Amino acid sequence: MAQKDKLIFAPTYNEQGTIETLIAEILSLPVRSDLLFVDDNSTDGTTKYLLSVAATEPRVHVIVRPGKLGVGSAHKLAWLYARVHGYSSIVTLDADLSHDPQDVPRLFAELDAGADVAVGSRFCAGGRTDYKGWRRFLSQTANSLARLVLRLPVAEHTTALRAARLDRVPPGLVESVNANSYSFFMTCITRIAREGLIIKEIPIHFHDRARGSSKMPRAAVAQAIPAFLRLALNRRPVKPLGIPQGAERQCPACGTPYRTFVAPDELLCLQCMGTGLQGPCSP
Ligand SMILES: Nc1nc2c(ncn2[C@@H]2O[C@H](COP(=O)(O)OP(=O)(O)O)[C@@H](O)[C@H]2O)c(=O)[nH]1
Ligand SMILES: [Mg+2]
Repeated sequence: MAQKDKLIFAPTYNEQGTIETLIAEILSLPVRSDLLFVDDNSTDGTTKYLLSVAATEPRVHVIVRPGKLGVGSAHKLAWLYARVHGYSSIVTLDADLSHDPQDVPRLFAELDAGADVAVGSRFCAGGRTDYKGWRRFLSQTANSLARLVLRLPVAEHTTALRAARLDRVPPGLVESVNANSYSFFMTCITRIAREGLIIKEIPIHFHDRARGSSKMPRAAVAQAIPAFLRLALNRRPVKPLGIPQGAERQCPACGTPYRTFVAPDELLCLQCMGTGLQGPCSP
């Protein structure tokens, strides 16, 4: 497989108000990279726009899933995609311009300078967030609690703005995170830190979204509590499970091109995981 270089990934669900600017800004960055979007069949025209860009811009790739399957499962699919296509590094960010695309080169630069993973942080020295009210309280409380209990070498646990060297993060470590919604981010960084990987934080200014609305369901907070407790109670590093090979990349149940481990020996495609289907996919 030909080695590819950098991949930038954003999950999308109804981001019509920002998607055009986001793509234009990323394509004009001084670092050359491919772009991947995992779109969950947006209802506001985002899907159509993404597909029209991908038809003319070879650096832009789009995977459209049949419905809203969760931000965490979209990230896992992006990691699998990056591995399967042989990219050497990945940057992930939100599509609502809360994360400034201009921070992406700084994240890649941290990888070049020796980090295995780089995190765009609101909570390290110099970081800022525009959140106010409930969202500010929620993100500050979640991150303070995580810092107190999990004792990872980071101040920011819940962001999607991250970069990673794919040769340094063991295959399957992220792809098998058992969370399809927002708790994915905390579980993912905990696994990475417990693996002993070098994590660098760069301070960022996090903007509140200017357009569209948050897709974070209220249930996400409740769903995050058991995930947090599991991380607090079981501090052993996770045994990376590898990634599916060859034919296992094709889900025979629904035709999805990628499957991932949810437990040792148990494979599910990301769509079936997202729809809560029980048991492994079988032909
Ligand atoms: N593909 C996909 N993307 C999602 C889903 N939920 C949220 N997103 C995207 O994930 C990013 C973060 O979501 P957002 O609503 O901004 O969450 P918030 O910043 O926590 O309020 C945005 O780019 C969303 O479009 C989902 O179920 N599927
Ligand atoms: Mg947002």
